[in-house]
Amino acid sequence: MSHLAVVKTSTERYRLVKEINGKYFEIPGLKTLSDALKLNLTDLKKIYETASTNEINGELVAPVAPDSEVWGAGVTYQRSRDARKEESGIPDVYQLVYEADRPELFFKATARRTVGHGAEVGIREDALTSVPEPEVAIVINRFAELIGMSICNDMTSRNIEGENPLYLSQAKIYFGSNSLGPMIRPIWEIFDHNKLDIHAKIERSGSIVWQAATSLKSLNRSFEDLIGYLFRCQHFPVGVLLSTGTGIVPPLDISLASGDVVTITVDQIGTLVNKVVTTPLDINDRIK
Ligand code: DO4
Ligand code: MG
Repeated sequence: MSHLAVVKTSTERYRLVKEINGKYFEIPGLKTLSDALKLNLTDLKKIYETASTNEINGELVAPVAPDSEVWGAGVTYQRSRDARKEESGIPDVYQLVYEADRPELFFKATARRTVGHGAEVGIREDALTSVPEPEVAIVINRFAELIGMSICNDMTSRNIEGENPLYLSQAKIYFGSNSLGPMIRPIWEIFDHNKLDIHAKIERSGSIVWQAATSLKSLNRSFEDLIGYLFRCQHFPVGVLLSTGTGIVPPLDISLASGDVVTITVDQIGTLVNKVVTTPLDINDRIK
């Protein structure tokens, strides 16, 4: 088993490597994920499978390049539709988008706004209720080909989105709102990639306060359909990562709190773990 991974080395912030058994190796000619996503699938596979013995030392970070974009798809599972209808003052929009040909697609994060496995995710200080959204992320090259899969936690300020769907960006794009990782499993190594199981849990002071599971079998859209719409009237010169929506939403009485730990596991892909902290209103003043 191997993965495409991104590590921080003493000289490079986003170095692309091939991970095998916890060791990282150079991929000849490819320095960043963007280099890889400029290639077509056949060429990438050929280079990836060229054995390199050059080991690279570094710390695992989110699998992105400095110029990567992360997008999200929404209301792609019945559970997401139902949870949003329950919490929203304007429930019809979720029913309509669930049934429409055109999916909901939204811009989620840049590399700078994305954290990886083991890092902290944020809940907005001005949100009353916040939830993790455990999702499969698909990695797409500039030619709209699916090259790999990863895990995304599309953190969401639930009551802010519930108050008005036009607040979606504020509910979903803030400091610490996107986690991705731990790595990318190449698509040619995944068996039955449309049928993977997804498990998630929230732990508080060592006890599980919520856990649930779903399967990609319950995804109401095909990856091809989502990719097709994402690439309409749109160009991704260095590829794109698309989080495919959540099929797991906690009940209304569960909200994340600072100190919680969110764990998301997807079969054959890995486990993404993040501790939750509060993103203060004045975060801008605190960052130097
Ligand atoms: O409609 C709002 C966003 C939906 C979403 O992020 C999801 O279903 O995962
Ligand atoms: Mg989501």
